[in-house]
Amino acid sequence: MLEELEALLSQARDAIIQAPDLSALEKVRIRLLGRKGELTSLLRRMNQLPPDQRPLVGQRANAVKEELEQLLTHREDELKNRALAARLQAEALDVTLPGRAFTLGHTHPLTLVLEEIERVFLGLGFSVVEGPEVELDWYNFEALNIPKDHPARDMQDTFFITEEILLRTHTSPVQVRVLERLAPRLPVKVIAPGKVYRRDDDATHSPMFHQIEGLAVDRHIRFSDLKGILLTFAQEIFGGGTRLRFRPSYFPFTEPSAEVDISCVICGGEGCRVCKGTGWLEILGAGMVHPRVLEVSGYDTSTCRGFAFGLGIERVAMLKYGINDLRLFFGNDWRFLSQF
Ligand code: 2NL
Repeated sequence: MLEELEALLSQARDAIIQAPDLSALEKVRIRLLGRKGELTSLLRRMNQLPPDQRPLVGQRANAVKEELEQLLTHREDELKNRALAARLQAEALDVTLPGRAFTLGHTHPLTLVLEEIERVFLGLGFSVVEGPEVELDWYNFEALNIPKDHPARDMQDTFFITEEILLRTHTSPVQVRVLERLAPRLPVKVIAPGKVYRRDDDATHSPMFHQIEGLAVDRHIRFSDLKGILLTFAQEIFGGGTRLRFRPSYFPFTEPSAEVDISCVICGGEGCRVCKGTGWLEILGAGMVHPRVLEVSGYDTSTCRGFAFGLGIERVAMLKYGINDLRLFFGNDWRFLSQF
């Protein structure tokens, strides 16, 4: 029986060492140590031995069992480690791989100019107000002294949603709403930036563009206040040497009205291609608020007056950055946008 034990041990050693994976090893374990396993059945036959041989064989059998268990555990660890190593290699993540770079956005040049203009007027004590782009005919035209049959409506044709609802053609209606809300309180000092719409579409006109309008109403507002505010604005935006020129003009909602030019940002007034040799660039419209506009909104024109002005943000951005085509603002071309 001892020889049988030794044969079993040496055969079992080979089987354990050669088991290729964990499930094969488990089969080997059951074949050797299971309830009907080789060692188990050999031990059962111990009672056939003469009693004096039993302790010796019993001792050896226990030692063999112990060794087999050790070999099995050792092989199991080995196979587990190998499986883990293989899995780690297969699922390896290279954490040193650089991430995918993403492109940073740029502030749109119109936003840049808008924020710069807002900063100047905030510094002069104005508040920024906004209002609806879909507007009532009343706020866009009627309250601004532009009745239905007024010729000024021709130049400001727009997109009508109904007879009385339209896309605003300027940001003036925002200021009318402010006047209506605040009346009769003084002073009023606001700027109203935003998108406006007109029935225009060519190289120099877009059906949607941006405006900023300003309005100041108080007891003693004079035309010279308007000149001072606009001069400060022009010098902040276009440089300290900038000069202004006021030419008489007409708007239904101001009286008197003026077109305001700045000295050419390119030639400084000498005359060049950009200013068409005149030395001046038309930049905004302005005037003293028409008393009818103030009265319609609830102000008493015997005790207050106001100035107002309006300018196109695209035009300011084009002059400031030397952009020659309005459509670049709306083309979403990365090569253009990334320059700002
Ligand atoms: C231009 C001219 C202007 C105004 C806008 C205004 C607003 C109220 C009352 C009176 Cl509530 N006026 N705004 C005044 C004069 C000119 O804009 O050429 N804009 C691009």
